[in-house]
Order: sequence, then C-alpha cells, then structure tokens
Amino acid sequence: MTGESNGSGRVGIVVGSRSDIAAAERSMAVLDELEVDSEIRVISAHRAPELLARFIAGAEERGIRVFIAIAGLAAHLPGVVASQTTRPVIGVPMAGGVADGLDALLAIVQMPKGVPVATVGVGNGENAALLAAAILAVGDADLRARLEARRASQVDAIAADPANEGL
Ligand code: RP5
Repeated sequence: MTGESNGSGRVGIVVGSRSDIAAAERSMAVLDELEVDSEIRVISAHRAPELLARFIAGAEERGIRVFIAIAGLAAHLPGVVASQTTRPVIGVPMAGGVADGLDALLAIVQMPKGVPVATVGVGNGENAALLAAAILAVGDADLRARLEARRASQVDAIAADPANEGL
C-alpha cells in the first residue's frame, strides 16, 4: 500500500517513519470507506527534506487537495509540509519517546502564527481522515452524503447496544 495510490490521490498521507505506518493505514481505511482516493508516503522531514519537498510539489500537481502528516517526537513533519503548500494540512501526533505523544501533540498544535496545521488526537488517523473528507466535502455533495451516512450508522450502532434497549 505504501507508495501506491488507490486512485487519483486526493489526500496525501505522509509519515515521518515506517514506525508510524499503522496510523496512516487507519486513515487510508476510512478514506477508502468514503471512496476518497489517497496515497501513503514514508518521508522524514529532517532526514530527507529534499525528498519531502519533491513529494509535496508532485502531490499538488497530481491533484492532492489535503495532506495528512503523521509524526512523533519533535514532530516537525506537519509544519514542514504546511510551509510548502497552502492546501490544508492535518497533523497526527504519535505516541512514543519520553513524553509518550505529549511532545508530538504540543509540537503540532503549537504551530506559530502564519502557517496553520490542524491537529487531531494522538494516534488518531481515523479522525484525520474524517476531517480531510469533511474539507473535501465542502465542494462535493456526494461525499457529504457519504459522511452523513457514516454519522448515521454510528448512531444506529449506539442505539443497537443492548444497554440502550427501549430508548
Ligand atoms: C519521527 O520520529 C517519526 O515520525 C517517528 O514517530 C519518530 C521516530 O522515528 P524513527 O527514528 O523510529 O524513524 O521522525
């Protein structure tokens, strides 16, 4: 799956290390479910900055409209991606290291003014995908309908819990 696209590539998912790949795959699974094309790349912002720049430039040319950037520790990857595009960037902090994800969470959410990065919870590739889809759905009524259907199915699942019988 890594390095491959499942279609025209509307969401570009990049992880700072192969150790972050599970979160990227959770993002891709949700996007697949919503019929949104995506691709996964493994590029460290500090170990391979030129490769990252090439990915961002090429991704825009291929029609990627939203980026999901996933990283742990100093977690500068989302900010570096955002510095090179005006497309929306969603950062996913990853657990690990001495602060177990709090370091990455603060690094991503505390982007200084001028270059924004949206931030979801630690390891929450699912919510990153849902936010990316919501951004794309602003201009895509069919995708909005699929997102609404997904929300409705969540309600159905909760209502079906035996604890909620009779509600
Ligand atoms: C970041 O540092 C990655 O996003 C990863 O979460 C963390 C550790 O990476 P490795 O040193 O294991 O490649 O670059």
